[in-house]
This record gives sequence, C-alpha cells and structure tokens, in this order.
Amino acid sequence: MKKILILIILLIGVFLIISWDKKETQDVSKINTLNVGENFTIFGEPVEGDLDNDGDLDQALYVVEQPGGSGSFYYAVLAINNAGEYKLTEKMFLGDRIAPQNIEIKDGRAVYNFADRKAVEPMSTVASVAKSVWVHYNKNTNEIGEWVKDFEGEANPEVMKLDMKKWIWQTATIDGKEVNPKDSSKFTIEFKKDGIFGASTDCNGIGGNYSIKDKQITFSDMMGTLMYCEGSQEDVFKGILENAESYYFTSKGELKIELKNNKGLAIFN
Ligand SMILES: [Ca+2]
Repeated sequence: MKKILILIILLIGVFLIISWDKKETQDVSKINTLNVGENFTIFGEPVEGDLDNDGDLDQALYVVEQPGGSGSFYYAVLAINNAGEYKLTEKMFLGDRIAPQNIEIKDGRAVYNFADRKAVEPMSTVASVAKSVWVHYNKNTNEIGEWVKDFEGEANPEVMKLDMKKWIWQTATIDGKEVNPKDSSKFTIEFKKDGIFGASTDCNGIGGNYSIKDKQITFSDMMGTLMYCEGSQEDVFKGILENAESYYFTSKGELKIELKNNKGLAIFN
C-alpha cells in the first residue's frame, strides 16, 4: 500500500515537472516560432524593450538571410507586442556579412551595434568598422526606419540633414486616412540653417521659424501670402506643419514628420 502511495506521489511529481517545463519552453520559444520568412533565420537572442511606447515589452532582433552563395544579409526586425501576440515589422537592411555585436534599447528605439567594412574594402576583409543604427518604430504605419541622431556638424554624406535639400511632400496619414497631394511638386519645404524655413503650397508661399530639440520639431511664427485658391490643399499642408511633433529619416531617403497626439504622419522626399 505504502509503495503504491509513494509511486503515485512520484508520478504526480514527474507530471508537474514535465508540465512546468513545457510551459517555460512555450513562453521562451514564442518569439523563435515567429515566421521571419523563407531563407531567413533569427540571429542571436532578441532584446526586449518598449518600442511603441505602450508600456509592454517588444522585441528587437537581427535576422539573417542566406540565399545561397557567399552572402549573409543582415536585417533589423522588430516584434511588436500586442497583448502577448507579436507582430513583425518589415525588415530593414543593415549589411552583408557584418558582425553583429548587440542590440540596445535607448529612448524607445532599438540601437543595432555591429561591425562593418569600409566602403572601399573587399568583402574578404574582416568587418572592423563599428556602426550603430538607430531603428525607429512608427506606431501609425507599423513601419520602421533609420533614425539619425544628433547629426549636427557631421560631414558624413550618408547622414541626412533637414537642410540638405528642398523636401517635397509625398503623402500623409492623418486621423487614419491617407491624404495625397494632387500636385506633389507644389508642396515643398526648405530648412535654412538659422532656424528659418520656407515652404510653398498649391496656392501660397509660407515662411516662418522652426526649432529642433533632440527629435522634436516645432514650426512657429508662420506667415504666408494670402491668395485664395479653389480646391487648394493648403490647409492640410499647413495642418501638418502646425501639428508637427517629431521627425526622422528613413533608409529610403525620406523625411517623416510625426504629428502630435498620434494624429498621423507626413512623408517628404
Ligand atoms: Ca510595447
């Protein structure tokens, strides 16, 4: 009788251990079961942090594509946590045969640190140039892009600046709706070094001041010519400037301006 009792207790114990183990494995492996795409694998351990500013932990990961041949293409991908379900963003290319070091979470962004080669060095050279790519997640569009931090005074041609060109408005998402300029070429904005900007719409010219602090941008003292044009989209464009909150650049060469209160986003190129 005693033996049977001990046996039963042992069996219960074993059962508990097995089910506990299973539970743990499921939680940990959740991220690893994400389908990152054919020929892609997750490289190293994902790093946790809040990347969409909603208080829960998201994940940043390296994925590597080995399509065959000698290339190994590394990408940044974020897994955004929605009540325990992770949704992957698109992939952002980092480099071919780079040497990933780690990922840090800073100011709600994922910083990918890795070693790459100089542009002039052949692929056979060991990657030795330290690089950090700040990856910014946009909640409104579920897109990621490179965020260029503190570029003032940089002479690197790869680093984008507000005053590098005349920006042309391409599209916007405002209150969940896509808004496209009827004639994109008419909506432009130019940033001068002294904090003054000049813009044009499909009707008037606008000018004023802008100020930048960290990633934040504010347009102020806006003035313009006062022509009236039937069917003009000037109010939409002015609304973008008036509601601008922050900006960043993407690897596609775009300038993205995010609006206050998650109202939306405008894309310039
Ligand atoms: Ca989050």
